[in-house]
Amino acid sequence: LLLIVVVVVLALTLSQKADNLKRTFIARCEKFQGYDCQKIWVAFEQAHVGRDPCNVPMEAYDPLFAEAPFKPACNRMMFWSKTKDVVHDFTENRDCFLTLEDTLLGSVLDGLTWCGKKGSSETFSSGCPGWKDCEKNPVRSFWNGASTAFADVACGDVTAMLNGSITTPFSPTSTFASIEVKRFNSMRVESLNVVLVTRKNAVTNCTNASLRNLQEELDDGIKYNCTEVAESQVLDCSSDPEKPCGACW
Ligand code: AVW
Repeated sequence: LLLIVVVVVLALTLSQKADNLKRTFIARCEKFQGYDCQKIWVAFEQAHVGRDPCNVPMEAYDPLFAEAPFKPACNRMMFWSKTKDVVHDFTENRDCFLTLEDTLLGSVLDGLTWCGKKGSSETFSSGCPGWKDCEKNPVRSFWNGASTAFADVACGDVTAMLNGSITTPFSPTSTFASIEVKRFNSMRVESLNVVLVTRKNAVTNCTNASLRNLQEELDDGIKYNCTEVAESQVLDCSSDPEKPCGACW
């Protein structure tokens, strides 16, 4: 009897987890006006439900991206690499910059894990492959697809917050390097402005070798700038959302 109770409780917690995922998805989605969140959930589900969780291609999310497209936000688009916390603390309370995670789909799925299973019509939120377990897992394919679509609509002056505390702020294996920079189109993008976030004992400055690679990767015609900014200065701006963005660096 005890065994049956344990199994039932376990089954309930597992299935509840997927319900939690849907609740979180819908609740986060409803913070945005003018979207049909149930329809967006259905488009999200069809990408992974019933599939081998290591064989979900990026293209599986095209219907989802069609349902809630990334809109161009010229001069306000903020890319980042290895600065997840500092960049989002900064963009959270101000409108001058927009990261992928501030868009509807980016904010809805940020930090979540999900997958389907062959022969099942359910969405699972545990027992899913990790980022590196297999290339075509649903989470990684979503972020690769979203990064592609977000970078495709980049326009005007684009900003990227990179990490000056590491020796390779522009890492070839990062999403920023391997996907986003490659999508910047000189017909739409005027300039790329790197904000290199540094600490007291900074190991890197704007003359860093990886940043030279970044300049070479850029389409001809896209201007390049790099500014070293102390992390404390970015944090000061995060805690004072009234301070104009132009005064932050
Ligand atoms: P990142 P990116 N295991 O700081 O340039 C689990 O390197 O790649 O910046 N999760 C991982 C792993 C991993 N091995 N590698 C990456 N991630 C996830 C979208 C994790 O959530 C935006 F538009 C980590 O915090 C940025 O411009 C996140 O990927 C750009 O792509 C970022 O890794 C940032 O991607």
